[in-house]
Amino acid sequence: MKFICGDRSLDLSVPQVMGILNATPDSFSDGGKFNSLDNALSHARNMVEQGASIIDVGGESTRPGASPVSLQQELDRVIPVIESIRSQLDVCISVDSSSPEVFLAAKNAGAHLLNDVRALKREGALQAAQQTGLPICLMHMQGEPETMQTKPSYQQVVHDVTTFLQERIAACREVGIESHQILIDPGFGFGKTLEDNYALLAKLESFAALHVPVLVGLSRKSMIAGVLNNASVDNRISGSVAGAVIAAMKGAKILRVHDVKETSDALKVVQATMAKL
Ligand code: 9MG
Repeated sequence: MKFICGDRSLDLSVPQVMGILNATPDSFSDGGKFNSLDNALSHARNMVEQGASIIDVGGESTRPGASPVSLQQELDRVIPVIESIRSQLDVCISVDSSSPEVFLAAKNAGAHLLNDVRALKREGALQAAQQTGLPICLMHMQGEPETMQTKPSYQQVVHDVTTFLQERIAACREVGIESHQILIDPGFGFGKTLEDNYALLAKLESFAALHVPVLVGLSRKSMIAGVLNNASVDNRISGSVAGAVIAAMKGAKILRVHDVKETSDALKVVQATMAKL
């Protein structure tokens, strides 16, 4: 099962690992010892060596409570990183953004995939995504990062998220983005309670009904800490790997993670098992 991303393709018959690269100033600052661009590139290189086939570059923090960034800040953060990865590494580059201007600049800088936590709902985003010709990951989020965890509420979370994603696929198709260019993502932690997150994970296989590949990101999130006595970020690796394994066994094709080596190893075990089903 090949998924075409610009001039590259991903083999989704086996689970693929998307490594997270936060191009935010705090992520790669080291007191000025090294250039932060070099640090970002070296982190990307490590993730590729450890098994990532996609690097997701983001310049806006979408953690609960995070404040928005300006367009210029986002461009200044992500574009040099995308250019640098593109010139140095043999990997698929995804841009984590919701801004039409960033989609277009990222495509010019060499990105292969768009990852939008707002599912192309910003003004002009559908048209800009279509213009790039790149595939797109549509994620479900209730509310906005600043306030989304205040009071998430659903009639029936699996049904509501499925309906939303179905509508966004239809919106994409109306502007000429074809189904084979679309990935969907239930958006773990984005306007969801702990119960909502586990209800979605338990029923992840039901998203197959939308006939597009599923991407999942639960790495180090509060849904992991929530069942581990509120473990610190550093103590969430085993829980995150367990979540990735469950997601892959329930049909997720791409796992967005911080801990690439640990997840890649675990997914090889999943793959060996699934091949015998
Ligand atoms: C940017 N970002 C943060 N968490 C994410 C998730 O779960 N999925 C996707 N697609 N992007 C995410």
